[in-house]
Amino acid sequence: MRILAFDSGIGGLGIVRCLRQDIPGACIDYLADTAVFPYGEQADDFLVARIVTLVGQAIARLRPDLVVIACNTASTLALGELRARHDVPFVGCVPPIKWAADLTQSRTIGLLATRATLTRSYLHDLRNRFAPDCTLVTYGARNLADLSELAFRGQRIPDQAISAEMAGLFSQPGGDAIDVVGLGCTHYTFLLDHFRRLGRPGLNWIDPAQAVSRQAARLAHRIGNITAKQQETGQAFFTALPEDIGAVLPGLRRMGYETARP
Ligand code: DGN
Repeated sequence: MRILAFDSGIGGLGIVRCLRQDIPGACIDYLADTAVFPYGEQADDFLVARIVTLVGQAIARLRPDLVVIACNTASTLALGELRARHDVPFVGCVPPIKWAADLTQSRTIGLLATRATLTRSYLHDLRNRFAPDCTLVTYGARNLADLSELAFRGQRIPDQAISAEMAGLFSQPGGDAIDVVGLGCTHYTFLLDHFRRLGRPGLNWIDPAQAVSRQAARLAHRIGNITAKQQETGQAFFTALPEDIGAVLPGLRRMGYETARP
């Protein structure tokens, strides 16, 4: 079983961590489009073309049995197009609105995401479908993806930087009633401890990484070939290779991305 996971940066590595536990025999390759990170600030057309090209190149090169688009921004934008172009099964990542709606007592859900993810009609469809009776309070964070990258590298994040972004959510109309906050960006998994420590006591924080991984595992079992012993170690590819990515998951070999750039 060979799996390709894709994100704009290191966010998808949180999902890869879960995938390693849920599908222990799999060879997991990772592709991060670090050259244009963060995706939250880019134009839709540009991103769709870029994601479709990059993931298409990686599929041709690595021949995965399963692709995990471990990025909300990329999933909400390009998953349909990718599925239409490739036979390989895809698992995407969307803001955890359904999960949040199942948990909230106050019927007020908070969502932290990139600004790009919040403007997608996909989010409104999710909300109408799974949480029609809930108030959805959203905040498009400017700095959390960058701060997540720093946290991933083991750097100390000032509490104030996180609190300022959290205030952006909780100070909005309805913010006081939020009892569940969904993470709508895979990067934020690396800030979860900070959120829990700095947020109101009793708040429920939902990180979809585990659920995405379990969905991938279900699909992998359906595809089969899951118990075959994989000889190869997964590789991590970056469209730009920042010198300071020191802490790619153990066992993932760090590679430049040598194929043609879109
Ligand atoms: N990790 C990505 C997501 O889930 O949306 C994107 C983060 C970014 O590039 N801003």
